Amino acid sequence: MLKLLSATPSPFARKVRVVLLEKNIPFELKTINPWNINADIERFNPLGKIPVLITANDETIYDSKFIIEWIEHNYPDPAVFPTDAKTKFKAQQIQVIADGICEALILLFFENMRPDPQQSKPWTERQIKKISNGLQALEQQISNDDFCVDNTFGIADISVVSALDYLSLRFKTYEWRDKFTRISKFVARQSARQSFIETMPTPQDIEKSTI
Ligand SMILES: N[C@@H](CCC(=O)N[C@@H](CS)C(=O)NCC(=O)O)C(=O)O
Repeated sequence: MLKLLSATPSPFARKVRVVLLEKNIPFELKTINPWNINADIERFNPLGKIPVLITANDETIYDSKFIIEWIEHNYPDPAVFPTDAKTKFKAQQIQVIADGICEALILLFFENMRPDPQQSKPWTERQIKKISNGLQALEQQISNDDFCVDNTFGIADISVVSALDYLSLRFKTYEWRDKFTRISKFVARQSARQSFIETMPTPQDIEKSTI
């Protein structure tokens, strides 16, 4: 059986979990905390990050985008990538923006955990700019239809919902709903989907020694 190394707040692991659920693929979910000093992820991923998918042959696959490509190749139905190349590129571009917002949110989160005098204002502002520019780009690129691309559920929807729920978890003071109304309506429309309900992000304790 497939095994997924995951963490409860991770938007990247969440994308993979949603894809596995949507395709109805049985898998063992192994929840760890990748930020703990003794998390010991390097034996699965040299970069020390989750998500990592461990196949039935004990192959390790990492980086959420690559894991999802691997799953799509091996379990094509129902597809999460559009088949038409142009539409697929559009969906993947949306995934890149959504993931980039999450990367900036992680950097911001750890910056905010440092003692006040150690925090860098320019660094913080740099990450906030990536988040707001990324949201602006998503606001322009996602469709007004039920789903982001080609009115069909897929990777773009999974990525946008994962990013926005992660934003709500990690940056509670950021008022995005009134500013980005198209994204806001889209996320509200998606909130009843079972795979999203089952994978809502929750915080994990971070050891002080990590920061
Ligand atoms: N590009 C990677 C990002 C994965 C990532 O940043 N994972 C975080 C958790 S959300 C992690 O494991 N970080 C641990 C570390 O950087 O040491 C992906 O899409 O899978």
